[in-house]
Amino acid sequence: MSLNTPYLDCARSAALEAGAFLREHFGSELNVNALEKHDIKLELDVQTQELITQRLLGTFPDHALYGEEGIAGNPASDFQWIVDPIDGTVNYFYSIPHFCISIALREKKTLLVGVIYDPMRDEMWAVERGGEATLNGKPIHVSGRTELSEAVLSVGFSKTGTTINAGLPMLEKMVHRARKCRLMGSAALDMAYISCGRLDAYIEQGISLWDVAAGILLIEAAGGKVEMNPRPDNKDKYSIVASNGKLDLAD
Ligand code: LIP
Repeated sequence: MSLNTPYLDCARSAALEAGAFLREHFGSELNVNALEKHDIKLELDVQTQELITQRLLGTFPDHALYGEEGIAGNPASDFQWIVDPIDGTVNYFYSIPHFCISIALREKKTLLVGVIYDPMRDEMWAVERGGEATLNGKPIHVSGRTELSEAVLSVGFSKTGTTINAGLPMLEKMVHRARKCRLMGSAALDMAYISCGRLDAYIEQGISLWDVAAGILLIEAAGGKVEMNPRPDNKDKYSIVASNGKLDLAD
């Protein structure tokens, strides 16, 4: 039984508004805040998070917000919005139309709501704790594939030499065992694709909570499984194995 709270509608509205903003600026000249070896930070990331923050904290002023571009609101609140305003920023910068907005809400450590919106395909994944995972309002579920040889997996390499080196052995093994491996550059869309059966698993070694929080609730509600472990070298980064819950991904 879903919670039937106002949180999901507010998250969807914020994601739609941010999506329209990103579509409007897609392909235009972009202000770059930082050019790193394996990452790019855009002024648009900051502006999009500000837009989302206004919508969410304007409706729930006593809440906290923890996003890729900073924190806002009441840090003492039990209710915390977890936001990635542009998941797939490097794709966005290179005009690759594969990115999304990811918004989750948790009460203490319990995820209540998750929304992932792809503005280029107008695809909205949404879920409320206890309710069905949906794509554009229709119920979704993970794939039924049980054999790795039939599976399509996504692998991410995050942003540092350490996480790239940590991910390579897994990729080398999986690329021979799976039907295909993909590296698509958006963790949140990888999670959303698992929830609706387009992908069968996603593995990354140095992901942030805002990249995957909404996707965790979506995948679990759609019948899948997510394992996350803090990295020993950085407590704010996680190794993640998300899947349809039917594949043997052990070493
Ligand atoms: C991205 C993730 C992707 C990861 C990238 C980056 P961002 O998020 O979605 O899976 O490999 O390094 O972290 O930074 O574009 O929001």
